[in-house]
Amino acid sequence: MSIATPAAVPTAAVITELTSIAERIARMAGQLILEGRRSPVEVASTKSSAVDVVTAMDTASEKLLREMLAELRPLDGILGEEEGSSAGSSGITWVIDPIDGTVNYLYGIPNYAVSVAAVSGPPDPATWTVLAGCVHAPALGATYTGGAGLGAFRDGLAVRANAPQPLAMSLLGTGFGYARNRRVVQAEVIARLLPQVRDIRRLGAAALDLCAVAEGGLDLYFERGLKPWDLAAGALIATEAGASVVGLRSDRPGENLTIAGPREGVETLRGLLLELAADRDAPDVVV
Ligand code: LIP
Repeated sequence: MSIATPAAVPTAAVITELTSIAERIARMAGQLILEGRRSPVEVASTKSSAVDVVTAMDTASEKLLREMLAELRPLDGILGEEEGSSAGSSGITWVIDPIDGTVNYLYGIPNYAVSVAAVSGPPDPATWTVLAGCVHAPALGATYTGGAGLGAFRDGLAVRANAPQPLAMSLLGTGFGYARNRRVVQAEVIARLLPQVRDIRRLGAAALDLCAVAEGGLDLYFERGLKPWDLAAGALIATEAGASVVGLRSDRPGENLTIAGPREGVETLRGLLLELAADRDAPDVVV
């Protein structure tokens, strides 16, 4: 029987280098998409539903990120929202969202970002180790970075998640999926939570929701349906800022459910979400 050898933990110098690459390429892609908003933005195609949209800038931003990674880190793999995965040989994969918050981008709402993370191991939130990440929101002028064990920062200044609050005093962020049968359950869950919290925010970009937890702009956040590129960088930044980022039935966040905030608050919210079975979908609705 062979025993798997755990991947070597990169040194702080390597993590710092990966973080600086994440920031550099996220900023370049951010500049591209910000300039792209000067011309009318239109839907180029749709994905899971008619409201799950792709703009020409999603494609252009991912192309730029991939070109820069091919130059700077030719041996690494890439998993991107628009073009899927390309394998590497180094054990490191870049998990990239060329525009997180595409609907905000389409409507000119500034809450959108480029999210870039370097993970070791297969690019699966159930098992990966996120080493470095950057969430860059060009229209907000905000750049969040994090390195495993090295802290979380906004524009170079350390950020910290809020101390635990009673649920009734907690500002809770969330997001909704694109499929109607998922939204039926999400509406039910929100209806049960709204009377129990300070208030609810739906800001429209999961990576920025996680960064908001990291800097105390939200007390708590949860969402069903996050893809690896929505959460890789933001979850690292929130964790490095002292937040707990978990799933509903697993300590790993993922597509089933992601919950973030101070540990005690997360456990309270997790209990409620478990009671509500927030990780279910309604049967398909025929329109
Ligand atoms: C979106 C998220 C949003 C979430 C959507 C979607 P996209 O990412 O950031 O907050 O609710 O389900 O995942 O499609 O804009 O990259």
